[in-house]
Order: sequence, then structure tokens, then C-alpha cells
Amino acid sequence: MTRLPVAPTQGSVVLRGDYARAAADFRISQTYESYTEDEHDIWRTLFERQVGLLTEHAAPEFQAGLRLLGVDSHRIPMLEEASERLQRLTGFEVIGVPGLIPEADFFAHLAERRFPVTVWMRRRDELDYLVEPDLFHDFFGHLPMLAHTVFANFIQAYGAIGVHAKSPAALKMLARLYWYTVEFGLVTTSRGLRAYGAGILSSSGETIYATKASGPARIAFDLQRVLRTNYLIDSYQKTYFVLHDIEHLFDSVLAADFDALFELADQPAYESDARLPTDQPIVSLAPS
Ligand code: HBI
Ligand code: FE
Repeated sequence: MTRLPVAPTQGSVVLRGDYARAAADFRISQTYESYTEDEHDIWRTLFERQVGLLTEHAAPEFQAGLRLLGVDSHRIPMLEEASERLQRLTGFEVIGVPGLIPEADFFAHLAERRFPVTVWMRRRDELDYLVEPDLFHDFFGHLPMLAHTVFANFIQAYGAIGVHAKSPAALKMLARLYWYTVEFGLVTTSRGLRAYGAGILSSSGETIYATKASGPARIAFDLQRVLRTNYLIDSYQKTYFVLHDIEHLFDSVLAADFDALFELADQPAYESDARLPTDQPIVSLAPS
């Protein structure tokens, strides 16, 4: 009997979602030699497009972090090199994973100061949008902020809270916190509103939309409000939450009683476009 050959996913040799090769904790090696020239070129295209937007739209901590990582725009970065640099900066290790991993494993890695980075690159026809994290989103979007100690401490604390959260309601609230901060967070600076979220800064369209468009609401970060607010996974956000500075995030999480907050899970959630009388709208102080 002849077998049909199994086509490698999307023609690349770094397979998308290669969970079969992953360890029990979902770690996977990067197999750097397997990236094709086209994949390096996709990295370069995305990198150059985003870097051009950072000066005007990204938080200073993100820009500084990207420089500290010493990433080369021309080639896909090596996770081991970034991991060494990040460990020296904030004690965070970078590990390869095949894609999204179960929440419990994700939280456990963060709590141990390990950040999981997806090893495969998106295809050229997905430059602007894909539903799941790839190498560009995880590396370019997430690692720069992890070079900042307070932010790195926040991510670790978040992971530790997640490790202890057991109820589905608590996990849902923690997913909202991650979404509205780590993925789609904004911060005020003396030069106006800036993005620090990886979901924003790995997307050229949302980078401009989140910081400048007149459509979405931008409201002052409030932990309870965020924990109770649903989010949109397949379009730009209708609401962004704004920190006064990155320390604000860590301080508010450190001061919070999460067990008490998780009790609020019984109350109905706010829709992603809800506007509450208690919301404090944030307007950019500086001209763009
Ligand atoms: N896995 N690789 C990866 N990356 C994520 O961002 C991620 C995940 N698993 C779970 C998860 N995020 C979410 O549940 C967050 O809300 C924590
Ligand atoms: Fe992400």
C-alpha cells in the first residue's frame, strides 16, 4: 500500500503547531537552520514596518527593550541569544513552544520567569493578521517589555496568581487582565499616548488605530473594571485601558486581593464596548 506523503505545513520546515515534538512542559527547540530564506524575509518585512512606527507610537520602555535585546532586523532572531540577554537584564528565560499551550502550563512558565515564544513564522499572506501567536508576535511584541524589571516582575506575579487560580471564572478574569494589559495596553507619556501591548505593537494597523484613531474609547486602567470586561478577539479593540506608567500595573496587581476579586465573577461582565459613568476617559496630552 502506498501512502500519501504528508505535506509539511505551509511549505516551511519549521512546522506550525508541531506539538508532537514538544516536551511535557511544551518546550520545543527552535531548529534555527530550518527557517527558509523566505521566512527570514517575512521577519525582515514585518520588523522594518513596525520599527518605523515605534518612535511615535510605542512606550519608551518598549523601544529601549528592543534595543537591549540587540535584535537583527535582517534575520530571524535566535531564541537562545535573546534568552541570554534577557536573563542578564531581568532574569527572564526565553523558551520555544509550538504555539498556544494550555493555560496551566503557560502560567507555570511565567511564574518561573520563563517566557514561551512560538517558533514558527506566519506566511506571507498573513502579514497583517493571524488568529494565533507566531514568532513575530511573541518575540517582537512581548520580549522588549520583559527587558524592563517592573514589567518582568508583573508578568511573573501574574503567572503565580494564575497557577493558584482554579475556577473557570477566575481564569476568565485573568485572561481579560492579560488581554487588556500585556496584549493591548496603553500608557500615558509626556509625548502623549503610547502602546506597550504586544497585540498592538506586532500589528501595524492596530499600532496606529489604538493610539490615534477617534473610534475606540481609552479609559484609565482600573483593575476591577478590566477583570470584568469582555474582549474582542477578531477585530481591533473598542476599548483600551491606559496606565499612568508601567509601575502602576505592578502596584495595582500587588495591592489587589485576587481571591476577593474573583468573587465578582458571579456578576455580569461588561461588553467590550460598554461605557460606564465611572470610566475616566484619557485624552492624549501632547499633539501627535
Ligand atoms: N500560550 N504560547 C502561548 N501564548 C499565550 O499568550 C498564551 C498561551 N496559553 C494560554 C494563554 N496565553 C492565555 O490563557 C492567557 O490568557 C494567559
Ligand atoms: Fe501575545
